[in-house]
Amino acid sequence: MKKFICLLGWMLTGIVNAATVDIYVGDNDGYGIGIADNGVTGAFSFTTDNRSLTELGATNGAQQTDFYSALFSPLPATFDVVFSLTENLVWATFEVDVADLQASQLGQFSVLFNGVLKASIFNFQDGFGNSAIHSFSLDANDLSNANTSNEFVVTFNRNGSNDAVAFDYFRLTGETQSLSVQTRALAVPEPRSIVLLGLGLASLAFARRRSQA
Ligand SMILES: [Ca+2]
Ligand SMILES: [Ca+2]
Ligand SMILES: [Ca+2]
Repeated sequence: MKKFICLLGWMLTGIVNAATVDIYVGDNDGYGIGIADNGVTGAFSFTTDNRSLTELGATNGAQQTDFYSALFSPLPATFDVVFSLTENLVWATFEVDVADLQASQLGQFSVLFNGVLKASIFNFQDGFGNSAIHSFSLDANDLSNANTSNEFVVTFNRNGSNDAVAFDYFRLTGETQSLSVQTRALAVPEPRSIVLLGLGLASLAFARRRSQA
């Protein structure tokens, strides 16, 4: 009997798919000249432009990497770093490799995550000639905004700061989860069970008729 009921139903199975995310905007090539991470860059000048042709032509923020000084003319004083997402992030970390950051001395850039100002998160005084990697965890609101728009966008704005800097790369690491729903029919009863069921129903009907007679 149980098998017969199952024939009428379908089973919905939810499968959670997890995947790691590691997206670069720009490349980790030591400002185009092989400077070690968290190392000494030496004195960049305003004529320093180590961008590859790909970086030069990019529109996702990579065009501002390996250039000194990003956020000063001829580069625009504000720009977006865009990470496209195909699945929902469950956690993520934004990382940036920057040189010559002197925020307390020369003023802070403003930094926005998907249009929301993250006040004073770039307040580092790494010093002229030094490069440093800084990481920022996305909070629940940041994750929600990124997942809603299918992209994580970081906006940098010079914000009146006189700080000349170079960016080596921008990076987003984290984990995504997606739910896939599978539909499948449950076990079809064997012909023998159908015959037995038929016999059972027939004898039940016969017994009922006899008791009524
Ligand atoms: Ca490069
Ligand atoms: Ca500087
Ligand atoms: Ca680079």
